[in-house]
Amino acid sequence: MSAMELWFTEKQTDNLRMSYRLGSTLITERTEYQELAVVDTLQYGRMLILDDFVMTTEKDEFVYHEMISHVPLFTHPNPKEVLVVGGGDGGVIREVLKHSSVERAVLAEIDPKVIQRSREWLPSISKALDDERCELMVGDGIAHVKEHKKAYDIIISDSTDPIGPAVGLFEEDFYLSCWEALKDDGIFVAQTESPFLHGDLIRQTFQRISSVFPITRLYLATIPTYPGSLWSFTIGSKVHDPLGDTRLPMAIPIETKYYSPAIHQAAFTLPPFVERLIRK
Ligand code: SPD
Repeated sequence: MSAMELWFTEKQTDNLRMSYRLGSTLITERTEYQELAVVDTLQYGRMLILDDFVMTTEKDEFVYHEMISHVPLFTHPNPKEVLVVGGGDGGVIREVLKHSSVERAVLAEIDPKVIQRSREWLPSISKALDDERCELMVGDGIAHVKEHKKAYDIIISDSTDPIGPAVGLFEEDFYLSCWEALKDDGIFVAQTESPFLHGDLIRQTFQRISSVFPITRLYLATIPTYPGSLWSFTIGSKVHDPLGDTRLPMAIPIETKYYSPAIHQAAFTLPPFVERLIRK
């Protein structure tokens, strides 16, 4: 008799589902905020799932975490103080702390169980959470941003999808608070979903960020376990242009698997159907 097959299916849209065959389920629980699961997929390794949506996997997490971190950090000439909103799995913190200029990286995560379970089950992603430059703030990231003025060089919004508690991270009020929480040459970046499935959201978010920040740019990366695979990030910057006055060297002093100076430049080259989403 053949072994029973276990599958997790993510409902990506009403008309699209993606299924992953599982080796085992490591934990499922209801936290104060959401349904949390860590499963072992046969294709992508361990996977963190929140409210039935894939958040990250061991095998492809590096693309997302490197691109949301190194594009703004290599654009800023001297990033010292960094805030990560969401991202309790620690993947963004791991990348941010590869930069020797960073003195302090604050993680504002509302759900302590995401941090705890990532530490237990996803050590390759969460390993930098114990770095002495990392400060954990368990609580509301939106409130944290509102309470700080001119405090950060970089703010990274590593949100879940724009449903439930993450909706506020896609609103203009949040982008205004980020502007105020950033220093005079600060940079904000957010994950902004897939142009294949969330074009309206990308258009709206780009408009909202550009109504606050004078330099707003969209860039792309391919993330196989995210719906639509082609994923977008939107940068809002006060002074430094991620495509212009960067200090991008030919080689970078950190080890990466996806990000490179050439990828940095290339990521801003948009196919016409994406360019049209953000055209005024
Ligand atoms: N559709 C999934 C979007 C999730 C974006 N954030 C993931 C958090 C990983 N640190």
